[in-house]
Amino acid sequence: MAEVRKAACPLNCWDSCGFQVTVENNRVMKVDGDPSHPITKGKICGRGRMLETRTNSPARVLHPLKKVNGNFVQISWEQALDEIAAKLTDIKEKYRTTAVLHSHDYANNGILKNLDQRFFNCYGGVTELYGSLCWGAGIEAQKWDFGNAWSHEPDDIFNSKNIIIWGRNVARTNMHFYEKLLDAKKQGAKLYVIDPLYNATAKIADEYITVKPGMDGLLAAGIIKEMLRLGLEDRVFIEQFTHGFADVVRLVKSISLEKISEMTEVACEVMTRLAQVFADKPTATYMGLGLQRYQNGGNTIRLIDALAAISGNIGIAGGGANYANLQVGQSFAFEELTLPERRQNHRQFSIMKQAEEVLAAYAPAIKMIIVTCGNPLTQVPDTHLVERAFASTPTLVVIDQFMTDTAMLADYVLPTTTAFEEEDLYYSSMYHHYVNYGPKLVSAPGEAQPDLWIWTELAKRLGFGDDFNFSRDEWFQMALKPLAEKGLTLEKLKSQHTMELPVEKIPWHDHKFQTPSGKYEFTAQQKGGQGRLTLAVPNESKWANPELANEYPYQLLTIHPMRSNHSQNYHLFASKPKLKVEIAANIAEERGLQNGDFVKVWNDRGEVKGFISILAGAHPNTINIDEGIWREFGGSVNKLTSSRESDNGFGSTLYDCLVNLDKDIRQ
Ligand SMILES: Nc1nc2c(c(=O)[nH]1)N[C@H]1C(S)=C(S)[C@@H](COP(=O)(O)OP(=O)(O)OC[C@H]3O[C@@H](n4cnc5c(=O)[nH]c(N)nc54)[C@H](O)[C@@H]3O)O[C@H]1N2
Ligand SMILES: Nc1nc2c(c(=O)[nH]1)N[C@H]1C(S)=C(S)[C@@H](COP(=O)(O)OP(=O)(O)OC[C@H]3O[C@@H](n4cnc5c(=O)[nH]c(N)nc54)[C@H](O)[C@@H]3O)O[C@H]1N2
Ligand code: SF4
Ligand SMILES: [Mo]
Repeated sequence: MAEVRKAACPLNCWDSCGFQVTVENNRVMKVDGDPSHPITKGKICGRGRMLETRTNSPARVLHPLKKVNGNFVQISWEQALDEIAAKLTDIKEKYRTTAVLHSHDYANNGILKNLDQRFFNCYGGVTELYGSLCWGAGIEAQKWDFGNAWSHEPDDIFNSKNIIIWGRNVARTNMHFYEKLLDAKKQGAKLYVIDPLYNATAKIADEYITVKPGMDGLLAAGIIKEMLRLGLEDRVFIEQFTHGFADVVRLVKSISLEKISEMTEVACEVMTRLAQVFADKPTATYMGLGLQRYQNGGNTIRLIDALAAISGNIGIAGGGANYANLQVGQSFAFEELTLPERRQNHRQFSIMKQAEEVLAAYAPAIKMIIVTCGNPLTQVPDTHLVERAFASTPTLVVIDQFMTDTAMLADYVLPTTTAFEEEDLYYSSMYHHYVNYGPKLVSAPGEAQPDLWIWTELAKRLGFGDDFNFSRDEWFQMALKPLAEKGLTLEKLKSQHTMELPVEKIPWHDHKFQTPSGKYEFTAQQKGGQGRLTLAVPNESKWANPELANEYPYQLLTIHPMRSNHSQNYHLFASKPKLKVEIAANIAEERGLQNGDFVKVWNDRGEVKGFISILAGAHPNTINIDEGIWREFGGSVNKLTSSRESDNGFGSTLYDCLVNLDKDIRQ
């Protein structure tokens, strides 16, 4: 008989939805929203619904696989685990444990997914990745400015007079916030959207401001300049609670508004008007992650933060410089789970440059890569280099549910469970502050096993089985330890399915910042010359690199797909996906292109081919190709992107990418 069970979405997403899953005869039949979830209220997106298809797909990897003479053969778990454990022992004895690279991302928001780190720490410490392809530049930027990256609670939007959506594709990536924007508008709030693409959120805006990609920091500087000229700044906040304001004044005086207008491709009047909007408090700023995936990404977020601070919108209801909500994840005791003190060796590679680092590594060279919750062949920049690095490593182990482009390169593929096949707790440090409980609903097909089972079995073979000798409840309790005294217990969470975490609902309302000075820092005190705000532009732009811009006149964005979470859903669509090259109208005109034309998009790093779609309202000279596409559907757009790091070293520059395009007759 069919049964409806509460569960939770595991996907790396702003929304962290509550689910109602229909289960019959040990099979997931349907995934719906849980109407009782306080934020997501019964609505979910297609990616969530498609978790049913993911779980039941005949394409699932069902058994451990080993590549023998170029072909995958099925082997037993016993053999797979024994051989991988023997290799790990051998590497530890002959080289050092850091000859193993753990390449991962965050494809699953489960708390127990962090136990991979416990495994690697107990093994002795491996080469780990630092930084983030996703939001690294902005996180680091907010740490410099505020000391942390925290957001206002979702319903605080109803206190805002004005709402600025700055480079967040809300309707597509953050659907429950979109619902709130519609409600806030009904209650009289004015909505402004700043984005080079006229996306679905821009369509509901009171005013849409199109900007040259990567120039948002300059735009914020222009608005600050106008704010100061008009005397609209919040003097009390600036004088009492900030550090380094004189540097900002000097900076905005060093450039004319007309020059800013020329570079940002935003009219001077718009900046004047926005200065008035920011001063007409409370004005909330909601930044997205796309706008910081540039060489100057950290500086961009810092200038937008500065604008929110100068206008007095920090620490007030209805205000805020909302980017990420790290306080959600900071509520749990991860160190209890990961045991960092057990690590004896340690080496770090930048996540962006992991391929170069693998190829260049010595003392020790990389002998094994273990991939979890990630698909680097599709998602990491400069695909050709990633392929070379991963293919040249003596042993590549990929733990996944499907034969992704990365798995195809592996020496061992270990089949893992989907979220409905194991119990976990889910949260997202992006938006709301609720943690959800996800029970095990069905058994896994074939021999698929949870990641945790794989770590436990390997740990036994490597002599630290005791470190993994805990029940799921015991692991959960470790993670929830700091919350138990605040009333959030495992028992309650299991029975209520979702619980509110004790976080600051209006961050910085007490004006006590977590920076070295305790103030908001326009100039990051302890960062030397790097701590000062600048008027930096993207690396691949006509302002920084005119020759390159001459050869490659168009700016390529590679935003997140509507119907897939990154690379996770393309292979599950009912009809085979086609690679779509979305272009601004001026490009179509210049090149005589029409919808459906087959084109080649290229730069020095590679080329991608696909079908033209003319994008109404897109900023001139802008192209978009959605990310995540598998080789068999046209190939990863990361063949075109650069592995350079952002200004502060922690972020990617995926959208800082110039290309050219032409019609291609060979379809
Ligand atoms: N459907 C769907 N939803 C998702 C995901 C997914 O894969 N699919 N992924 C999830 C994850 S991991 C993340 S990180 C989030 C990301 O959520 P978002 O930040 O909303 O999305 P991105 O695709 O990273 O960023 C794209 C937005 O930034 C704009 N943009 C790009 N460059 C600039 C710029 O220079 N200036 C300005 N002002 N805007 C710019 C784009 O036009 C687009 O509107 O989404 C999450 N939600
Ligand atoms: N060009 C370009 N590239 C981008 C981006 C962009 O905007 N443009 N966005 C970047 C961003 S924001 C992000 S967050 C990254 C995301 O990059 P990834 O996290 O690497 O991408 P995903 O496709 O979400 O997931 C990777 C793999 O994890 C597997 N997986 C899912 N659940 C589990 C599990 O429980 N255990 C294990 N072992 N595996 C699991 C999936 O099957 C999938 O193959 O991509 C980045 N790459
Ligand atoms: S992917 Fe995001 S919006 Fe969609 S169901 Fe999951 S958490 Fe909700
Ligand atoms: Mo992301």
